[in-house]
Amino acid sequence: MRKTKIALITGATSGIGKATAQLFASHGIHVILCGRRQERLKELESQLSSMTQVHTLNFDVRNREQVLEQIESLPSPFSEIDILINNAGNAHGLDSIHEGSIDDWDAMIDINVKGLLYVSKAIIPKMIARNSGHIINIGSTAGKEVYPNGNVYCASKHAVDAINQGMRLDLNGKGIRVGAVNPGLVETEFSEVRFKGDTERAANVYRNFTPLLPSDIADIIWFAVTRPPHVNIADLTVMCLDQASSTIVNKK
Ligand code: NDP
Ligand code: 8X3
Repeated sequence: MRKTKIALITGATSGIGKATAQLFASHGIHVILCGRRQERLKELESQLSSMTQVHTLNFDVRNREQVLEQIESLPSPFSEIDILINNAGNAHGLDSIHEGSIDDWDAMIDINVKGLLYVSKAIIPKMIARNSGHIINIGSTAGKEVYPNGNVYCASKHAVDAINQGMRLDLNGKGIRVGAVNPGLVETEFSEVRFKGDTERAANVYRNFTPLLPSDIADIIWFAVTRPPHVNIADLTVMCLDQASSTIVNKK
């Protein structure tokens, strides 16, 4: 029986996904790194190749055909995915419901919700056939609580919460663990994307308190995937000490 596990991580070019890939690789997990920025994928591949086997897949999770083709085309050493980290996603904009951009709404629903579904659809049938697998969906505190101007991003993460629950119900009895990790504020490129490259506004989000780091979330994901096979961490919310809710942050 194959001993080394294979993990596919979406959004591995930055933030939480990158930190998870680095941690998994350091433990010898074979990793499939996914993202749109090819140069970052290659850079991370060369960084991790001394520790483990690495394969990269360059696709946009919004493109249903690309997602299915690329995952279907995985070479045999990588084709039996044991762990799926559904992480790719972002917020686009922070505007009231009447001022929000429809393009931003489309991006968040297409990436955070439909993209996660496309990737899952490409992988779950093979997990079912092997009666084995582990799926971690990266939700958010925004999937538990709606905050002002968070409207559609919060809706997309509430959808991830519902999909996580739905997956667990439908895959019960099929040997597949399903769980969500729901972080609060984590300092990544998230706010740069949300504020469309306004680095000053993005940096301000994480100023005057100590936010979570991507490695904090990677540690928690690693804890979840290394529990004994009968243990499934179904739903986990994590915030930094200074955060009490989406809107209450103890800034000095
Ligand atoms: P980053 O912006 O640092 O990373 C986002 C990752 O998602 C990148 O690797 C990016 O890769 C990938 N991605 C974005 N859009 C697409 C797309 N269309 N197709 C393929 N990949 C895509 O942010 P985080 O690490 O913070 O975000 C990771 C996840 O964590 C997201 O789901 C986010 O909602 C969630 N989260 C983040 C929190 C935070 O405070 N940072 C808190 C709670 C949850 P590329 O651009 O190369 O395609
Ligand atoms: C990211 C955390 O509070 O910016 O999901 O929405 S928050």
